[in-house]
Amino acid sequence: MTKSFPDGFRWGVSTSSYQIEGGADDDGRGDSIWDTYCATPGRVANGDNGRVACDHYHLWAEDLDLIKGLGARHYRFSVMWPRVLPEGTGKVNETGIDFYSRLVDGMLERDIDPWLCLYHWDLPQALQDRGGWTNRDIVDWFGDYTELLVTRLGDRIKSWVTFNEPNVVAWVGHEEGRHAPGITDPRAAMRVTHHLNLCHARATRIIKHHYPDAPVGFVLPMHKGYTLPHRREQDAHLIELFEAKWNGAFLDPVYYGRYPELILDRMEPHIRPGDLEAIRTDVDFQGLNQYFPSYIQAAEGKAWPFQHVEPPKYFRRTEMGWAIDGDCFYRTMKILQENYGNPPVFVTENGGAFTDVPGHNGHVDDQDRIAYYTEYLDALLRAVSEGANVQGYMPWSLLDNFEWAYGYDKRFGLVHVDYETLKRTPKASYEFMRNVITQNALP
Ligand code: IFM
Repeated sequence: MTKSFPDGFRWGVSTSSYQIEGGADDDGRGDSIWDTYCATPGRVANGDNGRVACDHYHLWAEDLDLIKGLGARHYRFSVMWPRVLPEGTGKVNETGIDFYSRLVDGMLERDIDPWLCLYHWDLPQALQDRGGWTNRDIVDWFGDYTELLVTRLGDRIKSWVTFNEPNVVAWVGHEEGRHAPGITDPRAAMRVTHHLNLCHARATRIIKHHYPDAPVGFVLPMHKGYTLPHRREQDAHLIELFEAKWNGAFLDPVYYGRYPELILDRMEPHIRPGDLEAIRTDVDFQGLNQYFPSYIQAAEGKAWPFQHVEPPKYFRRTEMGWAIDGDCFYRTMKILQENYGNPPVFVTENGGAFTDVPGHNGHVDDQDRIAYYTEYLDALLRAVSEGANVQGYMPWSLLDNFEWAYGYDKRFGLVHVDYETLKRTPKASYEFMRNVITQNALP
């Protein structure tokens, strides 16, 4: 029995600049914080970095053909800030702008809608040297960067994403230090959170000023908190705080002009009069990324009174060790439906890393990834059948790519990339997804 998606459901695919572009030494691109992070011994597996990555900077036309071949009509890509502004502000690198201009034209020629994401983690190192996200001046820097892209590319962009996963920027980059810039300062992370929210609002206003009808949103990986079954009594009260930190800190100020009560004391030192009014902006869509359920447990002596723990053994896991749980995905869509006014939702990332072993002909028969997508898409259909306003889906990711601190060890692509030859080979999951997209239904 096939299970159909709503008529007009929009299918796309996602990537990000640092993870695929390479071309690090080409045409005047500046360094980003990920260049620095990768060059710091011990930060990234195998000492990997994104200097060549999938060489999308040179092979972009082939990659757009792969998107077209998939039947996807929407492509969320990100712009590498230091490729267009090597110092973060000031002098524009015209060659960088030309690259994105050609890329966008290439999408339109193939009937693919460009979804431009302004920030997927590659802050110019020059701005990090001035304090990066902890410096409130970043609101102006980000505004100028947005203005540049809107005036140069805005006539051809169909949808705008201000941030990919601002919560990961704040918590993983500035509290846990497992991502660039590798800072471990909980207070700085709160400050960064507030600046990210201010930047989202500033960018939204700039885009709307030039293109009032252009859809604008931000992308959040929503984390649903769970307790281990045998610790429910001790830990259940922490779920609300956990979700306030990971979700509410970014959703509530934008949707409701306030921070969740439970984190207000931590946020207050960073808020100036008028900030919350400024942050409250209409979102045209909510980007939702989803991967795994978050199991937490009470902890002492930490920045927060909880810590992440291993989910129960009964979950199957991806190669990242992430528990596979379509029901958690369903619940995040229901949270948006029930607590945030049921905004139009686009799933902007969802997928799994698995051990992909190419056969003798280079083909990857990734049945575990197909099973993963089947479970999560089934959950999406369940949420939609209950009224959740989910309007589109973009798997993560088109290509195997640089998986941040895991380097190239973890593969998320629908298309296999041989990092020696840069040859692209569609996997079985690519055929599966093409089928789903063409039929607008799950087999
Ligand atoms: O690869 C990342 C992506 O950059 C952001 N969301 C999660 C993906 C998988 O870890």
